[in-house]
Amino acid sequence: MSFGVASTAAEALRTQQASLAQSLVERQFALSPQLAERYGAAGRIKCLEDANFHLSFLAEAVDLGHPEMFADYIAWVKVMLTARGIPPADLVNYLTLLCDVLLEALPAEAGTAAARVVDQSLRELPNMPLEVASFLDPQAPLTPLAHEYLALLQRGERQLACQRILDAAAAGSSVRDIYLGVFQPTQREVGRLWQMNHISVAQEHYFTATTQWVMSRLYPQVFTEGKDIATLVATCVSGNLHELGIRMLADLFEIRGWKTFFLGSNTPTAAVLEMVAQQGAQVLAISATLMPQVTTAQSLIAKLRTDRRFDHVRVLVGGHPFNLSPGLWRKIGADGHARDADEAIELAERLIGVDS
Ligand code: B12
Repeated sequence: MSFGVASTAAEALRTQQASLAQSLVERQFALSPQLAERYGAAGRIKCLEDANFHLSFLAEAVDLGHPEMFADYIAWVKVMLTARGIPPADLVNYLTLLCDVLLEALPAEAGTAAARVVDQSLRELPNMPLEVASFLDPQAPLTPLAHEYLALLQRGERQLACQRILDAAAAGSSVRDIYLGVFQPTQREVGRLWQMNHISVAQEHYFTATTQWVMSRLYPQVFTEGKDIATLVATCVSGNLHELGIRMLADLFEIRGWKTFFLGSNTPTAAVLEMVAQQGAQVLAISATLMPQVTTAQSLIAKLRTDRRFDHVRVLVGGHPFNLSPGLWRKIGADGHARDADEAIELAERLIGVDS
């Protein structure tokens, strides 16, 4: 697919998203009248929301020329639906319907380009797994603690769960080890449990809120004297509510001896740039979790690059879409990508020429 066709197709998908979603749901309900009987008007609204969500992921994969991003998303949908009693055959029918709608409603070349990306996922769908394996690695040294932490939270024992972590820190586990060996895998495990319908949204919120709270209790070890290596601004892109990963990253830079400015979730582009300028940061770390957030990161980087005040600033990106598609970071104009906080520190220091 040529670059021009891809961006025209993505633009058409975005401008026509609402009407495409509407047509898709109308056909879905026309083909399966039992849907209206079973789920009523509320079900129709939910289907419309879902259709808009699917189309936003599709537009991103088409725009960036990474069809595997949409396939990864469909693999996620397959697990979600299976866990809620909806068989993969229904997803096959749905995606086939989506191809028809795209070919009919979009301008010819754009429709073909978008349908091709959907078709690739359709072909891969039979080999996509029905379940996701646990994120708790049996070989990792802190996995027993991770299991215990999660089990205590599942029983509603917040205080005990926190105490186990504080005890491990007192016994010599570093903040880095606890972040990357306990919180990162348990947070991902919590996501998996939600995806597989084993825990509720409320439980996921409770686990995350607890983890944020224990992280704060570890701060005496994070905030120490002598922050003179360099300055980092770390943030989620506008629209991204997942702040734990980038917060861990900022904390580990802080421990390493950087001066850090962690801005949290959903930060508007202009505010990020203002902070980078005010603090004279050498490195900007941007986090995107859902695929439609990648082009938001891209436009943030593009804005930064047009301003001479930021000529010296190096930009790192991270989060699931970048971990999935190697080379995506380069395509959106970043200076580098790292899979986790450890790798990020090494890379940032190499990029700005700090001797380690
Ligand atoms: C907690 C959580 C939430 C919370 C976040 C609260 C908070 N204060 O952060 C809330 C409830 C807000 C939320 C909302 C949603 N979520 Co959510 N969420 C999660 C969950 C369970 C944990 C996230 C987390 O803390 N991960 C742990 C951290 C440590 O990992 P990390 O983010 O990958 O970060 C590491 C690296 O990636 C890297 N890194 C990250 N950023 C950067 C940046 C740079 C520069 C670098 C170098 C490296 C780097 O370093 C980090 C540390 O090592 C994940 C599951 C998962 N797999 O992560 C789902 C998950 C990400 N969410 C998901 C979904 C679907 C959603 C919603 C759409 C749900 C909905 N219907 O509303 C919304 C979207 C919100 C939005 N607009 O962003 C899906 C995404 C699926 C997909 N295909 O994209 C996941 C995977 C759950 C699942 N298994 O289904 N979520």
